[in-house]
Amino acid sequence: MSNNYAIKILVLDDEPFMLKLLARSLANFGYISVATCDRGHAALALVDDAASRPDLILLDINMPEMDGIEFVRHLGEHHYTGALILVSGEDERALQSIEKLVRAHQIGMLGYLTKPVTPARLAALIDKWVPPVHASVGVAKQIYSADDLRAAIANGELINYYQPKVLVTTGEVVGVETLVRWRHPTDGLVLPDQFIGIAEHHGLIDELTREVLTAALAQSRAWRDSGMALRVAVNLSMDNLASLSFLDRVAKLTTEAGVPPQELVLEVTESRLMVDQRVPLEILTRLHLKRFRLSIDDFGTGNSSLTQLRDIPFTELKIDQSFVHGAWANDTQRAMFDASLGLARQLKMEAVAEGVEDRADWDYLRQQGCDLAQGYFIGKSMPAENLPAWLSEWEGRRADLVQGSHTPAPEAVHCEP
Ligand code: G
Ligand code: G
Ligand code: MN
Repeated sequence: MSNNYAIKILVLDDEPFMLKLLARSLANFGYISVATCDRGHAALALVDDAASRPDLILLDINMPEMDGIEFVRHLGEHHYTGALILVSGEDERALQSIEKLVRAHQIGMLGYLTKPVTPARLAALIDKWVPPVHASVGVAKQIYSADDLRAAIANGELINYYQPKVLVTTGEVVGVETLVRWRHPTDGLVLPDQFIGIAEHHGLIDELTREVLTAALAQSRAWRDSGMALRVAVNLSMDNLASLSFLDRVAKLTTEAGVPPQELVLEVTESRLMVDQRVPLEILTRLHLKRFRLSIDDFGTGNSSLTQLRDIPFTELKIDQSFVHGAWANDTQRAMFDASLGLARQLKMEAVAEGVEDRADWDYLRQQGCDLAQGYFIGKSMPAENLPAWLSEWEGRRADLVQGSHTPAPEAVHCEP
């Protein structure tokens, strides 16, 4: 709840009737500082003046002179830091595209309203308004050099975190995904998106992967010895697959650790374009023949394509989180999710949904019959020593989450003619 009736709201719409209607609704809600404009240029003048600069803009998309999309670009150029609500008669797909555009301009997006606007929906969106966090704007990401990273690997500063993967039908924990972190002596815990690219670019990815894999295999062995059978997944970069020696290294490390190959999952994405596909294809196919499990990661994004799915013998398909969280409430996303799940079924692969963030996501997976789930709702990634505590917490929640008969997806019910 914002309850912040003093925030400055600007309504921009070329239709006088809409302006009146929205302004009246806002006044009825109790907002005391509401301005209206029927043209983009006039609105930008208000944005530029510190005294009138709005905290929130309700923006119509279809306007004759400067349309809403162009206005968004100008907002970016004028360093607007407030929030935005889109108002339009356009279809949802178009509004979703514009929403992406707004976010790309780093403008806070509260959501969109389709005309005719109801006061209740307007109120619900404005309720999401929170004051902008200026502090976070200045926090620049640290850029690390190849030497920094090389030293970090040598000094054992990379550590593995593990995120659980559970069976959707029973809640049983079947495995974990290894996610590397850099325990930096001064910067704290550094996430992989800040150093994997550097490792790939500077030829350090093989070394990095060897560290991650060795530790993950040792951990797998330790869990096994303590009676926990967990499949351990490790992320590979396509760059790891550039040389045939990688195959022997994986096989050797796995044997030395005493871990059966079926218990190691190798998650692959296409991090950058490989000119020559022959070597990766040979490595992956031979890993498959040696009974390692191959997983296609981030499926459906630019990093993972149907071509890869066709050419490589994957046993697992990870549906990218952008198709998972909130799929139940979004027609487009749901279509992508269902299609990916259908592909996995037809190709006899296990489907894993990533980015399961709440109960509604979880229930949707159960309804659709997805095999495995991973995400914050189940458990965040954690150091190995925290896993036992998480397990007992999960055991406590599990019964409630798998209650009731598992409803098959409507598509799965076939009526004979
Ligand atoms: O949770 P998180 O921020 O840890 O992961 C971000 C990304 O980094 C994920 O897409 C994951 O695939 C990637 N990643 C995590 N660990 C590794 C690793 O050991 N090797 C590679 N190549 N990528 C990793
Ligand atoms: O390898 P991959 O790209 O799949 O890595 C998973 C990434 O997603 C990691 O950065 C991990 O921290 C992150 N992640 C895991 N669970 C969730 C979730 O429920 N929601 C979101 N937004 N991110 C998640
Ligand atoms: Mn992954």
